[in-house]
Amino acid sequence: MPDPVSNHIPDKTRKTRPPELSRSARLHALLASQELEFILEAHNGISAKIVERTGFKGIWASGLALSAQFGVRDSNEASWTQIIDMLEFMSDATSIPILLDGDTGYGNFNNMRRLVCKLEQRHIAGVCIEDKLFPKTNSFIDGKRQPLADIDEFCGKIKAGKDSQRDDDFCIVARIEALIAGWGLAEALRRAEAYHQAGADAILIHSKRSRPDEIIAFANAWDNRCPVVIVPTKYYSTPTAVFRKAGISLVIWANHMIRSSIESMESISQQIMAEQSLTGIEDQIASVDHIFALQGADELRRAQERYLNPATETQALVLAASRGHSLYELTEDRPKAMLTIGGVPLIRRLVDEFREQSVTAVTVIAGYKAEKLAAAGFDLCINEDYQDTGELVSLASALDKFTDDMIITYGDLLFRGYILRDLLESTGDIVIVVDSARHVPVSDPPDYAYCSQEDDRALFMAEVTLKHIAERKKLDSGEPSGRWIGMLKVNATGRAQIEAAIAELQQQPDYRQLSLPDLINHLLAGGKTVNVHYINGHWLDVNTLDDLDKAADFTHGQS
Ligand code: SPV
Ligand code: MG
Repeated sequence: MPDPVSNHIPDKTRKTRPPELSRSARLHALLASQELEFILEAHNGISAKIVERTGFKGIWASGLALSAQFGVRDSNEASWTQIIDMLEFMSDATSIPILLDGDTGYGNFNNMRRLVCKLEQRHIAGVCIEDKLFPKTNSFIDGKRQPLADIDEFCGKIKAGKDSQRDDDFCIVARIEALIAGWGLAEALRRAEAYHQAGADAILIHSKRSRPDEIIAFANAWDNRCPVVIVPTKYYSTPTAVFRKAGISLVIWANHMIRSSIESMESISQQIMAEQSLTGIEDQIASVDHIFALQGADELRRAQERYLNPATETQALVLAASRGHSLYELTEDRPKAMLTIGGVPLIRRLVDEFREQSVTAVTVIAGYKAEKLAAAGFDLCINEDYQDTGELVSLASALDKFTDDMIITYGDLLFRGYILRDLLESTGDIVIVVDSARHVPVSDPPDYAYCSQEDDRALFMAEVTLKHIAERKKLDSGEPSGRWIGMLKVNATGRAQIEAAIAELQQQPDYRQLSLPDLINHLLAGGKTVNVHYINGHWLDVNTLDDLDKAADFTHGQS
């Protein structure tokens, strides 16, 4: 059975070598070690992760803490499968051994067999069972009602567990409650011997006294016949050197993660309640980024880069090579796309609109004063020949940026967010946005669109195709259906069609002067379908000084 390194999903791309020993073998080694070893309680995935990150070699999956984090009592109120479900998260989140506090084994020998099987399936390294009766009561509650299990019956449970484990290293720790129940040292030793003979890998001797005397007495008498495990919750003030001297193998710090989190949650909740503000507590608690780090957000980001098909990510290509001569001296030291509206460059507004719609791969095709755009920090493609060439040459300079899902747009556009959103959701190999509003003042040069149907709002979503685009009204074609706003969407088929069309047009003598409408008309002439997505206003392009004033109003929501 493979023992995943961490985080549920073994990452074979990681350079780090997996640990050589399985988790169960490492728990075995902790128990057998000549050194005094320590494990710390955890009760869910994140606390388990913290225990591992701190440097502990193992985790105690405490019954008290697990039941407490569920908000129930430590009296087998949480079912064993609920415990197993949580253990699965803990195991997935970590790579160090987990020793489960298995209470009484949740039933008889048969339940124990099934428990061991399920724990092994989840890479849990071992289980500790205690010689009490189901449903158990926490050892620190009501000492008089701590009836002990029959020794033979408990030995049968240990044997059944050992016989059913498939992994030789899986550990079964037998916990003796004789001292807790007040039966004395002799009974504790009698039970220890029986459990050892039954095959237990270690003995956990428990005490609720505030001094370690009875534990030390047991350890001395036992004389390391097999490893001894202790839980010094009540005799916490005992110096650790005492345990070392007594030859204890493993100390379990049994409930300190749940107790510290309860303390912290109580104090923070009270403070928030009292102050009705977060200002006072922000610096006292873990940052959200810290949570992300514990959750392994970085690993997911790397996996996304690796596995999410980059070809399916929508790419925006923004044509921004021109100076914008009609804007005179305003574009003397910068390209049109860097003109500011309300202090924000046009291109920045455009890129922000793309980001709003989760289009983060944006390439700006620059030419005039390209260095000004470079400073703005986008992906750049440069048409060095911008002065003597048209839009198509600019677009072709970004051929290596083409993807199977693209938006191509002019860089001087302002538009309401829904226009891009709806375009992204539209279907068709090539879809252009056409404004059917009649009242829009025409700026220079208009791209009149002649379509298969007029924009009839009643036919909303009906398929409309483009027949032609023209800079001037075509007298023989009647009134245009609207204006192309300078934005189109392309899928994989459309991309192939555009690439082929560019290759064809490159053979024409006038190629260097061709525009995007020329490309679109060439596609139509070749029998390709260009779909139309109608809008009604809510956009403008910036070609003139007058447009700049309108743009200022537009960005204030007045248009
Ligand atoms: C637990 O952590 O659930 C234990 C140890 O069983 S104790 O609470 O000390 O009994
Ligand atoms: Mg317990």
